[in-house]
Amino acid sequence: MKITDDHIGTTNKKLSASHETRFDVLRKMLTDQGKDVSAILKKLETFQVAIPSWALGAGGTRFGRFGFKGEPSRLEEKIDDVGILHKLTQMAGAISLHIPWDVPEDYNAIKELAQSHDIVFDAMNSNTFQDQIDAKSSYRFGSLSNVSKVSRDQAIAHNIDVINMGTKLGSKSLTVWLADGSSFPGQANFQQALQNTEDSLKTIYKALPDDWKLFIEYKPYEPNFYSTVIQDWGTSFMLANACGQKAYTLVDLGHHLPNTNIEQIVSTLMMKGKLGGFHFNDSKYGDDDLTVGSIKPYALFLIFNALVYGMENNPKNPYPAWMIDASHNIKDPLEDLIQSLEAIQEAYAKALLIDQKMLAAAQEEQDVVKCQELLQDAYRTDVRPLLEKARLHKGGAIRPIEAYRDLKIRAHLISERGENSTASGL
Ligand SMILES: [Mn+2]
Repeated sequence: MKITDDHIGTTNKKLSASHETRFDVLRKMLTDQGKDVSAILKKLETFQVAIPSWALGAGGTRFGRFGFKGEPSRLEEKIDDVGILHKLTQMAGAISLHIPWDVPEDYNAIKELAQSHDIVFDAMNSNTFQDQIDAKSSYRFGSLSNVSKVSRDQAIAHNIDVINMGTKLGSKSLTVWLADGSSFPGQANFQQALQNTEDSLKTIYKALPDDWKLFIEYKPYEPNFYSTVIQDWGTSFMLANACGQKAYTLVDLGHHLPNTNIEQIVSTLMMKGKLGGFHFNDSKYGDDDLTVGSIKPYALFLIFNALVYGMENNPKNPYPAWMIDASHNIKDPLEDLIQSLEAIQEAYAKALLIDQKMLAAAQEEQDVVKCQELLQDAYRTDVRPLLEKARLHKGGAIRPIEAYRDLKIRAHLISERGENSTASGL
């Protein structure tokens, strides 16, 4: 199903008057506070977040998976789904592919399809956390860190294949997430595992085109429960430095132990010019992969405050690659992704409201109360009319979830794809 401008126009019509009223009130209030509303709108309009191909179907847990009707079963259908999200929200103009789940059969056809939806190819993701059917060597005991050179070489070759596929699609980055680690003390030699990983990453890095970036993701535990080879941002940062200028750390919000101060990690990495990528999700306990902003919206806002500061003050840090990395077990994946996109944009908009000059002055004066007031004033502002206006300017839906339901998009997808389609790779 392809959503047209007419579809959007019809669903926007009934919401338009109320939107204008609320936007005018907010614009006046922000303008009175000395804020440049059109500059904020411009930033919101250009902000794009990539959708990973694996988030478009139902995920699962190790206890089971409940499929979702009308799931995209082919790469073409996944791109169509991102097209729907982008048309409604105007902020999902990129898809992130996972290899081998999304190997294109016809590269040109895939590129044309993406172009027709105004979608580009974000980071390519390699997969060395499961064995493929025809694999010569197993990753049971790790991939880039494995004590077996045969397994390491196979994992290196796979990553280089992924780079080559991405080059054909116009992608500019490779994300490496390793499941490598150990589940029992004594199982692995920490130093040897880290050295093997560094050497393997350096070999992959050598195959990286000049205009590409390598993103190194970290995670403290799972699937291994005693140690993970790249367990924290410091290890990722160290490996990125060992590889070179084109290698960066990738922060995934779910890949931290509870209560970790992620905004401080973001600040440190940006100060050092090494925050390359960002994966959004939310969690209560661990890597729960829940809808962005559903559990800790204030933490997300504080993270965005650090990101906004870094984007303005750390020119050495590249513009980060934004992506949602979530899993949907009970909600319609497309509705869940719309909620995540809105939560991200909302946190960004609120962070843009913080008066950085006044905050710096209050910090200088050691006025702790004023500092908190400045942050919370921004956080307590209902910025949703700004988000609506940014979407409207670009031809999107005033309220994407409502539009999605009005247009009965899931019912259309089910009639096109059937009730039992399964997203490939899941
Ligand atoms: Mn991730």
